[in-house]
Amino acid sequence: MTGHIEILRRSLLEKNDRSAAENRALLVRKGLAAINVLGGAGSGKTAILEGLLPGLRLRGCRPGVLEGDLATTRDAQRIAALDVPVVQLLTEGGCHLTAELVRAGLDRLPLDELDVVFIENVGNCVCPANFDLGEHARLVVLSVAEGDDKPAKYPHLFATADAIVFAKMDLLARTPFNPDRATRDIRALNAQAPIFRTSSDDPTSFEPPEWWVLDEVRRVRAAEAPPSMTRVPAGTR
Ligand SMILES: Nc1nc2c(ncn2[C@@H]2O[C@H](COP(=O)(O)OP(=O)(O)OP(=O)(O)O)[C@@H](O)[C@H]2O)c(=O)[nH]1
Ligand SMILES: [Mg+2]
Repeated sequence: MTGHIEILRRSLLEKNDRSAAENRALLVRKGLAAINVLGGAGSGKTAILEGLLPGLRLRGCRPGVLEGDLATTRDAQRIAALDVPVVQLLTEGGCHLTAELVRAGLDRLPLDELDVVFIENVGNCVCPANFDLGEHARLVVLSVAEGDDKPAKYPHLFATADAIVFAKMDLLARTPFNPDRATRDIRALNAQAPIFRTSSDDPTSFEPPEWWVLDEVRRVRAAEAPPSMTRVPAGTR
């Protein structure tokens, strides 16, 4: 009985991985970078997109967004208000996006008019980290209100990040969050990912992550981007 269950789980991941590889091939063919934005519910993922998108456009980079949620089009409405192409992906209860759903979203975006696609995953520190969507990089959001113990408690999310944002830094004085402690725990899992700090009331705080996004776009264009899932330590998926 146990073996049977294991076979089903494997085939689910294998099917997803095949779709993810197809997504990645499509994106590379179109010269597009895709960034999977992950983090807990309410950590500030959409707020970070709202902070990044205007600056990227000023620098000549054309973004599109796939918004993942269980229900409602509220996040998509926030992105559409910035006049950025967006498709809302509803999982209808599912706790993570799948590569297949992302493919359906990509088919509805004007890919030939874009340079980068952000995929905001469902707010959740566990399930989304296990599913490759075909992205080139993962941006993980940790708000100071969530606590500095989250990297140690949700290691897979932080181990597979290509960049990390400490969000809601304006609230730092009101929380016990210790950025040094969070950074130390992240470095035990992930030696390389840059760590940015943002506050939605400080537009300049989004400039460093903007430059990181622009570098990712250049890397994909130069076909140098290693698929982020190849960095997942063996046996953790
Ligand atoms: N003080 C402060 N509040 C913020 C900041 N960023 C986001 N918020 C607030 O935090 C709440 C959640 O922000 P969202 O951007 O919706 O978070 P999210 O991660 O996209 O949420 P889900 O998509 O529901 O998982 C909202 O009320 C935001 O206004 C920030 O930098 N500072
Ligand atoms: Mg959101």
